[in-house]
Amino acid sequence: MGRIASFALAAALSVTGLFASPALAASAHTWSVQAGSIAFGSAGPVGGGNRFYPAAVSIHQGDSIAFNVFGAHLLAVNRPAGPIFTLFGPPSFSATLTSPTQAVNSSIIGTGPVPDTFTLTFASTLPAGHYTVICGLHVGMTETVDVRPAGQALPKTDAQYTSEAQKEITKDLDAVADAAAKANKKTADANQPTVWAGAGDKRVTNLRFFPASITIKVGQTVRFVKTQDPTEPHTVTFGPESPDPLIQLLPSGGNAYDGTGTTNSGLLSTRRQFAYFQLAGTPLTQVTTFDVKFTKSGTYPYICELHDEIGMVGQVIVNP
Ligand SMILES: [Cu+2]
Repeated sequence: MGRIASFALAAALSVTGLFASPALAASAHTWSVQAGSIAFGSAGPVGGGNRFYPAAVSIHQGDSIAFNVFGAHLLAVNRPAGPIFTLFGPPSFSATLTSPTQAVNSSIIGTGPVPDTFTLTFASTLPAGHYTVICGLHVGMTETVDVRPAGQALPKTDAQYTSEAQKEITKDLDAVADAAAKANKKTADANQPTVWAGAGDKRVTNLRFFPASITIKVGQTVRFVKTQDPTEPHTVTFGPESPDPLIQLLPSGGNAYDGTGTTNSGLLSTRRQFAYFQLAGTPLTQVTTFDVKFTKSGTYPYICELHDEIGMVGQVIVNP
């Protein structure tokens, strides 16, 4: 159902409800939760928080939550087993949970220039209890929904949740900037030229390479490491990228680059991410490190195939 259609239906239902049952109409409420936050640099987004704000809400049976989605996320309840890409399909912007075991999946939303809204209704017949909404793309991104019987007191108001959310968002956006500062200062082995693919912590990501430009000599190897950014996967890709999104995540071209063809790390993910995405048994492999030896002088641009559109790109300058 499209957003306009679902809005019209909701409006129609609330009018009907108002006349049929004033008490029920008055108690059904739509709460707001922000899914993800976006940190902006001078040239646009640089990353953000991979969390829900606030992370827990108490609501009544029959209430809805409007998830305002900032950045790419996939909201799911009772995520079905299987590799994450089997959950990618046409986006969905609303759903009604009518049973504790029902699977709900928004597919990937929130990638457009304005935030998407995914409205999840907790049916009035749904048993009271705790429900969990996750983002399938971001390990640790979880919303706990405490559904209480209509008429039972709720602990917090909209205004209290909004101020809680704002505090968390402010803290996370500061952490995005801090992550970049730390990554720029952090050096690995002084004898091993190293680039960090992404920086962040369990809550936030800074979608850049650190440093974005590195200078080496012919014959040296650059080590790309994705250990500083626990919530996002990345790739390191030199040369033309495959139009096939699955091929983009497979390693190709080996561990040397002379400026021709494609040399691609494939998916860089932590063990925890790899398990969260349920990728065991697929052609993808779990690695966090990618070494590339440069055999010819020149300037070689590369990208993260997952995040190049928001500026996750770098270059290696190879001097004779
Ligand atoms: Cu990336």
